[in-house]
Amino acid sequence: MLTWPAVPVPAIPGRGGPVLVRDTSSGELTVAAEGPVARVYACGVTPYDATHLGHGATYVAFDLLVRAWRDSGLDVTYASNVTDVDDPLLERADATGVDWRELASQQTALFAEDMTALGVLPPDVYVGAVESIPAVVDAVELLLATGAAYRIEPEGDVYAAVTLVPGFGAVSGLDHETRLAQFAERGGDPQRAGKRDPLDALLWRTERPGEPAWDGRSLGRGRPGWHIECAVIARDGLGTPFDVQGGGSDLAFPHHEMSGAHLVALTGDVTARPRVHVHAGMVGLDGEKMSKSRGNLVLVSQLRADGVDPRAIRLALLAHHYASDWEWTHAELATAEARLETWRAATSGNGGPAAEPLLAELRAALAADLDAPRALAAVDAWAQHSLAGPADGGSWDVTDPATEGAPGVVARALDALLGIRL
Ligand code: 5CA
Ligand code: ZN
Repeated sequence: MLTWPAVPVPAIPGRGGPVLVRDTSSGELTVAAEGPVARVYACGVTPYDATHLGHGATYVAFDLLVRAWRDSGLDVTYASNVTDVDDPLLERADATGVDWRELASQQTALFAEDMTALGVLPPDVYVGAVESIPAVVDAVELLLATGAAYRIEPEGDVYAAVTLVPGFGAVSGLDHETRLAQFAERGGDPQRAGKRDPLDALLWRTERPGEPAWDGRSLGRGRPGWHIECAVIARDGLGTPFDVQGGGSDLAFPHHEMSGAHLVALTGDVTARPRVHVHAGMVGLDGEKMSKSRGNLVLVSQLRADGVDPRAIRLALLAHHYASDWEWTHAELATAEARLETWRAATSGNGGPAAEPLLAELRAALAADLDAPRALAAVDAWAQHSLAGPADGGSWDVTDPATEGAPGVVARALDALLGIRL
């Protein structure tokens, strides 16, 4: 699958230290990647509706991780997918009378435009669910052969016996009742007759009238389940175990629990799960999680069409710590626009407060669980100081060559580390 254009990342002086993130499984702050390589898989979109600010916030969060890793000298590979065939997409296509392929390709293109506008670095590995089908068929055949999966007749659908996989449950750490409830809510089918355990996950759904289907060799024609798609794309794109599995908190269970279990079953290695799970909080609107299925959306593309500067959208997202749940209000944008204006003015002069202390604080903030609000506060303080000028009693002097270029260095740092190109 084609990604969006590469985003240039300017060089800045110095280098960041190890990046700590909060691991969902342990609840602890953990070094996100030991290096020298760093591998992250951030689950991609299901392209049946346009990118809303919740998606935007989640992708900006993992973009910060990639930027902080790169700044610390790691060799980063970022992998993602596009769930371009799945129930919600087929249902929306049906309901609106649009061909599902058309819907998926339009929305995938719009997502790429939105990511470009938001300054999100494109994935190095980017694979669609449809493209992954031959590899998924291989994987499902392997799981059947090893007894980790079974068929339900007469349809011949294939399910993974996920609850028997060593370590099942450790990613999300939920009790059984909550697992069942979330499984039912989030695309699972606990009631399906013939399953050995209600939580067993669909791997291959054989062809049904009116549904798209592909050659599944020994599995028969059909289409892939959701969790195996990400397990296979991540395994093939990154190898196992990779460093960080990312997504919104609604993916911890069942999606990441299941895909992690599939990785263990596929490799026969209990250490094949991603080392760290990082989950972004849910962005809400009007008291509810913003979601394509509820329709309570603020779309990145709509804001862009209304003439909002995409950098202000990104700044509004960065004003909230990625891990917290928060509510979007229109006032967020006004605050971000004012901040952008201040930063632009503060970096447009020749001299300014020294850049190095700010760079150190930006790096420290990102290294401490991607604390973007702390980074923004540090830039605000630098900008106020810069705008007040040396007469303020500050530590800089426009004639001092050490600080003459500070605004330029700061501008490049905001671009490299925060993805805000002034
Ligand atoms: N295609 C699957 C993942 S393989 C999927 O969940 N797609 S999605 O389009 O529904 O969501 C894409 C990403 O945005 C996921 O990481 C999801 O957790 C995140 N996301 C969805 N809604 C919100 C929200 N309201 N706030 C924050 N993140 C969200
Ligand atoms: Zn996924």
